[in-house]
Amino acid sequence: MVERGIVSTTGLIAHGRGEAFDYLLGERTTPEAEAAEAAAAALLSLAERPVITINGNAAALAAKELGELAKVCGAPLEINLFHRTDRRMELVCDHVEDETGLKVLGRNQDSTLEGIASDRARCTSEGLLSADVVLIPLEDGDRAEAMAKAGKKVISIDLNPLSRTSQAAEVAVVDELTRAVPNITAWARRFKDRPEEARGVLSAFQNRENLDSLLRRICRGLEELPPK
Ligand code: PTJ
Repeated sequence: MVERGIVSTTGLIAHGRGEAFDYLLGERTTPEAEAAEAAAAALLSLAERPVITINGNAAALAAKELGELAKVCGAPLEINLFHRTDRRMELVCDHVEDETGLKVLGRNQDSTLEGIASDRARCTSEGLLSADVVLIPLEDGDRAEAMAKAGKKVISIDLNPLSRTSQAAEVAVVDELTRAVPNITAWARRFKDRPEEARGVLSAFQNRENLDSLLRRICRGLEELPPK
């Protein structure tokens, strides 16, 4: 995917960061991640204008799965690139459209997110700018904070519980993307005609406590390593 130009070279470094945290978390969906995935699905199901953003890494790892989630939630997919070039934009849009059969937003970025300099602020008025809930897999911290500041309810998928993205999110899913997305989709299917249940799940979910519990889980895991 790097050779094809879909993933940026920096994307490989981001991927490595994710893998390191995945080892620390036992390479599985923890109970905390499961709770966050249910809350994420609840938030998406109850949203009026949900949007799912996709960058190069997310497109390479889980375009199909994100397309399934988009169909279940009625959320458009919007391509937003950190390392933006016109060529990469076309490549990622084409790849996601081929994989999902959906028409994506992003080719016509007619708006900007406030509080961010440069190309990274670009977005569409039809999608991201008017969204009430945004799912942001593997997003950079500046953009996550800008979306939260703009009043959007942010759902992150990021294996690093300490990242500014996870910290800015209303629901921080700390799990590997390809495990997280199908699980969120399964919950979203369940909530489709159960809005009361979705509201209950959402009001019981405590993001801060969930993140604290994940950090304790990582520390416990390290302390319990067998002595050499
Ligand atoms: O395609 P572009 O140009 O939009 O660039 C995308 C990247 C990912 C390079 C860009 O957004 C970036 O630099 O992101 P960051 O700030 O490195 O954040 C990515 C986060 O995703 C990091 O905290 C990683 O730990 C996490 N991550 C990496 N791989 C996975 C992951 N989280 C879940 N699943 C993964 N597979």
